Amino acid sequence: MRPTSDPQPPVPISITICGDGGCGKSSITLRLVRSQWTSDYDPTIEDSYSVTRRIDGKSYHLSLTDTAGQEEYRGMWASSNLGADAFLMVYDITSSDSLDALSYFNDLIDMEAETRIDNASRAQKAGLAPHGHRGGAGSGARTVPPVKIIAGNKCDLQESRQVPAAQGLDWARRRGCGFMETSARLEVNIEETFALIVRRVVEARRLAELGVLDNTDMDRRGVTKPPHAAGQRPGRRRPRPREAPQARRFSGAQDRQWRAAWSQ
Ligand SMILES: Nc1nc2c(ncn2[C@@H]2O[C@H](COP(=O)(O)OP(=O)(O)OP(=O)(O)O)[C@@H](O)[C@H]2O)c(=O)[nH]1
Ligand SMILES: [Mg+2]
Repeated sequence: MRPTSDPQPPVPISITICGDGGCGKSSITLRLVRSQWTSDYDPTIEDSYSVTRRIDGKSYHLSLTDTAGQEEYRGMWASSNLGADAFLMVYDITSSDSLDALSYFNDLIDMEAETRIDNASRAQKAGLAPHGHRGGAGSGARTVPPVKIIAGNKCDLQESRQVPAAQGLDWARRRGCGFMETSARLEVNIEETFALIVRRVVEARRLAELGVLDNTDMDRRGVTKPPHAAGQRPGRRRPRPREAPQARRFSGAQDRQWRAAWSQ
C-alpha cells in the first residue's frame, strides 16, 4: 500500500476574532470559511467555525471564534475566548473610534500573555516540557504566548478612510502585533491574514519549545510580549482594561475604489 501524501493530521490552531461592533469580524470570517459576502449587518453574539488550510506544505485545522463587538453582547465575551493561540483584532479604517476600541481587547490579551509567560517560567523551573496547544505534560496551563494580528478592514472604502495605513501599522507595532489591511467585501488579504497568523503561531510554538520566554525578537515579529518581558519585574502589574467603547451601528457597505492594501 502506498503511503498517503499527508499522513499527519492537521495541526490545530485556535483563533479569536475581536474588535468593535460593525468593523467586519463576521464578514472576514465568512469570507474565509464560506467564501460568502453580504452587505447586511446582523450583530453577532458568538459564532464558532472551523476550516482547514494548507500553508507551507502543512495542514492546519483552524478553530475560529467570531465574538461580539456590540457592547450589549460583550457580557458573552467568555474567558475561554482568551485561551486562543492567536487573536485577530479588527478595526474599520473608516472609523478612528474602532481603532481606539482595540485597546480594550489588547489589554485583556496582554494580561493573558503575562499569565502564560508566568506558567511557562514555572513549568521550566519544574523541568516540565512546554505545551499549551496539544495537551502536553504538566498542569495543563497554557504556556505559549498568544499571537496578535491587527486587521484594518474595509480598505475598499478609501474615500471614507479615517485611519491612514501608517497609523494602523504604527499602532500594531507599538503593541507587538502583526498588521494587515483587509477588505471582506473585495476579498483583499483575507487568506493572507490567516496565513500570517498560522506562521506566527508556528513560530511562537517553536520558540516556546526552545524555552524562549523573554525574547525581543518575538516582540518585533508580532508575538505578544507583556510589559515585564522587556526587562522590568513582573510584580503582577495588570493593566486595567479601559471602559468598553460605545456600541455603534454601520449601514451597509458602500462601493468605493480601493488602492493597494497595506501589509508589513
Ligand atoms: N465596504 C465594506 N463593508 C464591509 C466590509 N466588511 C464588513 N462590511 C460591512 O460592515 C457591516 C458590519 O459587518 P459585520 O461583519 O457584521 O461586523 P462585525 O464586526 O461582525 O459586527 P458585530 O458582530 O456586531 O461585532 C456589514 O454591513 C458588512 O457588510 C468590508 O470589507 N468593506
Ligand atoms: Mg459579527
